Amino acid sequence: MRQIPLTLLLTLNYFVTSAQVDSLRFPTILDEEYAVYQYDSILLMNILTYQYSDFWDMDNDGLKDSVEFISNGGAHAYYHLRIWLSSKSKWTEFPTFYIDFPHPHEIESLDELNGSYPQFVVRDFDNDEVDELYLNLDNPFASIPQDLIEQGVTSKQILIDYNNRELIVLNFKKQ
Ligand SMILES: [Ca+2]
Ligand SMILES: [Ca+2]
Repeated sequence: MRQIPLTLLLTLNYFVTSAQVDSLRFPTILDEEYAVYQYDSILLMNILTYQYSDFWDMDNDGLKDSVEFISNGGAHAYYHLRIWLSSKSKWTEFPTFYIDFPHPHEIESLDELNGSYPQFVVRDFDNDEVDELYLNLDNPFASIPQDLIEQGVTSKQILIDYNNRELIVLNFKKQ
């Protein structure tokens, strides 16, 4: 058997090890153009947010709204949702609606929403020509607030709809 020189092995090992360290230190950021670091005065650190502005008009007032996911700062980050409606000019926070893959996913069919992924889809689910926001909260960090449970929201697959000038949370059901 041919011997591989020890120095070559050591050199290869060095490159593999340094590549691993780099990937840990600088994790790949998906959808980089939407990724923004913001200073969090409670966590005292810059945290990653995904900011999707000017895509969807969820309150149907003719002006696009903003959807943001804000990291909890963890090594494996989970992100909670908040929505800016142009008609309200303020953020509606969903502090317990965490997902770890906050990237909008386009689907061809509702059958694609059977598994754990995708976690975030915006589309007109009920054919009223206004987009709703789907989240799959099937992870240990997310929870449904007690007041919503009392209103019958029991699914980890939810739909956020705009109704009577408010964002409302519904169980996601395939029609
Ligand atoms: Ca709007
Ligand atoms: Ca709709």
